[in-house]
Amino acid sequence: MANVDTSIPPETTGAAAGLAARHSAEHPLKLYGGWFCPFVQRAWIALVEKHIEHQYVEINPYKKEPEFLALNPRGLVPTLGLPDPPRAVLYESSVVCEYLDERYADEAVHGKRLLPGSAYERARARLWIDHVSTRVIPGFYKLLQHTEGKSALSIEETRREFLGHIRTLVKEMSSSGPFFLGETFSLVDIALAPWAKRLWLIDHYKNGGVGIPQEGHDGDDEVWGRWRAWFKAVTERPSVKETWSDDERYLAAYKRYADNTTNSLVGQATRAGSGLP
Ligand SMILES: N[C@@H](CCC(=O)N[C@@H](CS)C(=O)NCC(=O)O)C(=O)O
Repeated sequence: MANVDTSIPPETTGAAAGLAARHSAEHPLKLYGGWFCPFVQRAWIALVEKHIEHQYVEINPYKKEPEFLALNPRGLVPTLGLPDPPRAVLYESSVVCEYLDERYADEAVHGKRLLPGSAYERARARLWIDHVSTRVIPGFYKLLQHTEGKSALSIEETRREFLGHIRTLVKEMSSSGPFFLGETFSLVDIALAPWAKRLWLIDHYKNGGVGIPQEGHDGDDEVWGRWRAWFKAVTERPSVKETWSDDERYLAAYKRYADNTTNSLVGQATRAGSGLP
């Protein structure tokens, strides 16, 4: 299959273009990212939340340029180039987010920590980040790439499975809200925010959409009310808005997922029914 994904436009637009421009000067801490990528958005949100000086470097990870593979042999964004030790590199969005939170820990400079202080609460946050990464996110791609006659389950079954994983997460949210842990925005919120921001693409492209009940059309319940409060707080968070390009760009970039023609590693894994990269 031709690699359709290498044609993605090479620049940020909208709010993200302003953010990228403010972080275009040479800096030893470098985020190699793609504007369209939700895993990148996780790391980018963490950088913004913590006011961390850095350089944003836009690349197209589908091109697998040798210089990029030399930094990250997995060939995935986000990839983080570090100031110390020299030439050190990290990748994997959840690893990168935790690193940023620990390395830039001074709350007077970098604001509140993104993981809780107690060992149990921290482990519990990681548990629900794992739920997002291993259940909610694969469910998102299964629904977005759902193809009648090719997917193992019907679209209704795929939607039910996806909503089930969201409901399970919502039931774990602090009742005081609005965020997962309550008043404090954390890595659990960051883990899911980029896909929450992209749910409208499923509404746009897929028959029946995401299927989350609108307010007043519930029948069901506290769960979706709590979800709406979380969703509103997270999508209105300045760090989430600032890392967002123009809507039309996502519409174009995600059409290849909706058509199930993407050749991205995430798209291939979803088609194959295997774990995401
Ligand atoms: N597990 C990785 C996934 C990152 C990922 O899949 N990034 C995509 C862009 S959204 C990528 O670089 N894809 C390159 C490819 O599919 O060849 C993480 O959490 O950082």
